[in-house]
Order: sequence, then structure tokens, then C-alpha cells
Amino acid sequence: MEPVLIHQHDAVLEIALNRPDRLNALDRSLLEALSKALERAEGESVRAVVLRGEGRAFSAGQDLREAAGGELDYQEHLERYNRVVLQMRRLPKPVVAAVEGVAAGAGMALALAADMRVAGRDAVFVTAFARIGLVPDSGMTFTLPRTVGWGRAFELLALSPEIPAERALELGLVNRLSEPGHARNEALALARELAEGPTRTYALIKEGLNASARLGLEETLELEAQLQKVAGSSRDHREGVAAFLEKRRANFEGR
Ligand code: LHQ
Repeated sequence: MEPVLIHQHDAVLEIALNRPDRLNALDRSLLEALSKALERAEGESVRAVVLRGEGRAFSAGQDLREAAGGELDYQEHLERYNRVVLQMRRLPKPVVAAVEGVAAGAGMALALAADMRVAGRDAVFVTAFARIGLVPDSGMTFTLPRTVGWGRAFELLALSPEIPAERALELGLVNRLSEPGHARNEALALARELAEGPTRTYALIKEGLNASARLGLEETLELEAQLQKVAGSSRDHREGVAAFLEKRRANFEGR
């Protein structure tokens, strides 16, 4: 069975973690396949990505059987996670995670590495790392406090409560809730909407947000000016303004 499934729906690439009998626990072969799928997402025909899990869970995190096998070199293994997280963050197009069921540990970290999250009303998030005596990895010490704030991040990381979807929405961990079982369709609809938008501008927004995590105000203002110069000379900007003046819907091309 392929550890990751890929479907392309027009300009939307759907990537599905595919170990449903293990709740999409992440092992070496799944992470390698996910990295390849994300490479494919770099292709010009893709303007937005949906990441989801097959079956009843998004992902139960690191495959604890593989980890317990004693053969796992954590340093080497984390490089696989880090690669995938960086691919998602650096991908110059929006990534929407569709979360059904559980997103635990490194599975939650993957969902947080996406740009937006849609969750089924019965989804549950759990940081899980400290439950097994580990510190957060896969970028979670970066993404979680930036998503929910320091105090909440510390609490969620230290106490590892199960966070039901409604609470996740209140905390800002997810953008939207769907009826149970409909997160995939909602995420695909959202990704389609994004794919029809000014996607080159979205890439610049992502670049600006990524950089804002390490820049001070002055440098941020400078970078914004540079990014605006690029956006301001794009076809989509001209089209957006023309559409406004002509009172019609803009036809963005991502250029
Ligand atoms: C699993 C797993 C799993 C293997 C369910 N592994 N088989 C650490 C190290 C290195 C690098 C990166 O990051 C990390 C951080 C992490 O991600 S640590 C792992 C964090 N995840 C967990 O601690 C979750 C472990 N799983 C559970 O607590 C439960 O399975 C949950 C609460 C997710 C779901 O419970 P149930 O709905 O009762 O399902 P289940 O437990 O019966 O699971 C179904 C099957 O999936 C079962 O297999 P079996 O052969 O017995 O039917 C589980 O063993 C398997 N599975 N999670 N992480």
C-alpha cells in the first residue's frame, strides 16, 4: 500500500497520509513519501495543497512501534520531519490541513505547519510529546506559541490535554470547523478558492509571515516594501485593480 496518496483536482493537489490501520502514524517510509509529494506540489500546475489523513484520523504522530524498535536514530529521523516541515513552510503556495479524528504529537505538528486548518467537529488535537517524556519537535515550539500565545502553548505542551475541535477553534488552532467527515470537502473547497486567487501574492504573504518570525519592526517594514514592489508589478495586481474599476470579478492567474 502506498504510504501517501496524491490526487490532483485542477490546480489543487490533495495529499493523503495513507496508513489508516495505524491512524496514519508517521514512519520512515511515510515521511519520505510525503516529502516526495511536497516536491510535486512545487510544480507549476499546482496553486494550492490540501493535506489530510485517510480513515478516521489525521495522524497519531510518530509510529511508536518503529520508535520502540530501538533502530531509530532520532537525530537522523528528525531530519525527515524537519525536511517536510520546511517544505510545507517554504512552499510558495497555500497548504490547508483537513483534520478528522486525532492529530497527535508530530501529527499535530504537521497540521500546524500548514497555513490553515479545517477540522471536523469531532477532531481532537493533543500535543502528546510530554506524555511520553519528549520535548516538542517538528517545529511545534515555533508554530504553537505563534498560533495560540506563550502561556497557552506552555500549558498545551506540558499537560498535553485533549483539545476538542470547538476549543481548538477558540484557541485559533483551527480556522474553520466542518461537520464530522466533511473536513476534506471543506478543505478542498477552500483550497480551490485559494487556487483561483492571486497565488503569487499568497507566496509573497507567506514569505513575509515566515520572515516576520525573525525580523524586528524596521526590517519587517523594509521587507514589506520589497515584497510590495514585486506584488505591485504583478499581472494579478493590475487585474485586481481593473476588475475593481470595471465592477467585475477578478480573473487571477497567479502571475
Ligand atoms: C499507532 C499509533 C502510533 C503506532 C495508534 N504509533 N501505532 C516522537 C519521536 C520522534 C520524532 C517525532 O516526533 C515524536 C513525537 C510523537 O509524535 S510521539 C507519538 C505521539 N502520539 C501518541 O502518543 C499517540 C499514540 N496513540 C494513542 O494514544 C491512541 O492510538 C489514540 C488516542 C490516538 C487513538 O486511540 P484509539 O481510537 O483507541 O485507537 P487505537 O489506539 O486502537 O489505534 C488503532 C491502531 O493504530 C492500533 O493498532 P492495533 O494493531 O492495536 O489495532 C494502534 O496501536 C495504532 N496506533 N497510534 N503513534
